[in-house]
Amino acid sequence: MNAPVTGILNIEQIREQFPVLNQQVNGKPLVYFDNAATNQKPLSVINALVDYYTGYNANIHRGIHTLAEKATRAFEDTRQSVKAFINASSEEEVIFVRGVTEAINLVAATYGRAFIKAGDEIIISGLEHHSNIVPWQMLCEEKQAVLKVIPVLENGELDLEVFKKLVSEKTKIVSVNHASNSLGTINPVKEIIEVAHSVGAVAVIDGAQAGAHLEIDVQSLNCDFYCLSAHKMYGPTGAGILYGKKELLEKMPPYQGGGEMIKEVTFEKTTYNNLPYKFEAGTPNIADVVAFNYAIRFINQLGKENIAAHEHELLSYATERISTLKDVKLIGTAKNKVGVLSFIIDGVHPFDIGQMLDARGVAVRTGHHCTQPLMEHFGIEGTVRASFAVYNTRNEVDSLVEGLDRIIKFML
Ligand code: 7TS
Repeated sequence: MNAPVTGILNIEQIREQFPVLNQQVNGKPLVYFDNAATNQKPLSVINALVDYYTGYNANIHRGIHTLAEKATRAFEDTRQSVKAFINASSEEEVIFVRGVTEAINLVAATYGRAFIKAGDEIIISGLEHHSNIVPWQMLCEEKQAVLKVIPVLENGELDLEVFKKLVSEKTKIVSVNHASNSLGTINPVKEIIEVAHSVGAVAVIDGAQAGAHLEIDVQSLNCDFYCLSAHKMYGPTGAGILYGKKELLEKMPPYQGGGEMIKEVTFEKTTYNNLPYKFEAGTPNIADVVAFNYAIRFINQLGKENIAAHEHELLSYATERISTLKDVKLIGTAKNKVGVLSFIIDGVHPFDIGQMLDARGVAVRTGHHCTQPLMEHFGIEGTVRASFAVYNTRNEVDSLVEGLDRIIKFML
């Protein structure tokens, strides 16, 4: 194995914790480079799911029996861990949801419905995933509000000069991602949040591509809302969080009605539960939230800065090697990037490249990556995207580059 130890991380030892990586695909060792879509799960997370269902499956908060208390404690322990992980000031600010998509929809449907009026403006960016576009469009349609878009520069960075001119006293919400899933661009969110606040707007940050890669300190960022998906952080699918500032969450109406989110129900009137339960109607995804705690532990034990350093090293190596291939064009060359490498090859459809790489055991994503407006901006249908996680190696990058070299020689 080429350089199995990067910095202080022993990548071989880390890989042993991911049984799924140890397999052949189409007769070749699996190279999993689709981590921006979802990354793989360590044994500790998988075992937490098994332990929950074999040991203490019970509905939470309502039961007084031993299993219910144990399940409730484990569920609430994850809330404590998330609070520390993002440096929220209280656990009341951490709401469990299905993931980033639901978190953004929650803000649009509650804060948005309650406080956006006709003529108000919502600003997003040209780098956004559809889940940070469509909920705001729906809200704008409903309220006759106006959606504005921060343009993207040729290298995949946002044009902040234009952003500063776009904001005005009409701006009520600014919602951007911390890092782009299609290009890897890390956005200067602290600065964007400051600009939003300067005109009295609230700032929503889509942290889907930051959770496993970038430091997140919601107090230092001073964001109003921050969204995370566990499945992009070595955790299970179907769990995630919405962080919201307490004073905002307090004045927002509930999202869904049902059990758990109430204090008292009569046919005449219902009073709502305290935070965070006001936003957690119904039986939540208990097992996956419990297992999410182990994903956070996994990241904390390795250290986010060590993970980021390893992925950055892979990104530099892959960028350098892929750049030398004939007819390859990188899409997204921002100065600050997470481990996402998007590219096209003149004359070969991304889908064909994806299939031919899969035949060699290399899993990449091809297409528009749920960022159709961004693809349109670059005048392309889609890209091939390799995205890195802590368990990836330089050897695997070599397999990708060899595969691409063969494809180019065969197709062009
Ligand atoms: N925002 C960003 C920046 C994303 O990358 C994604 C998912 C989402 C929001 C939605 O997250 P979810 O957990 O609610 O689905 N991104 C991708 C991707 O790049 N390929 O598949 C999913």
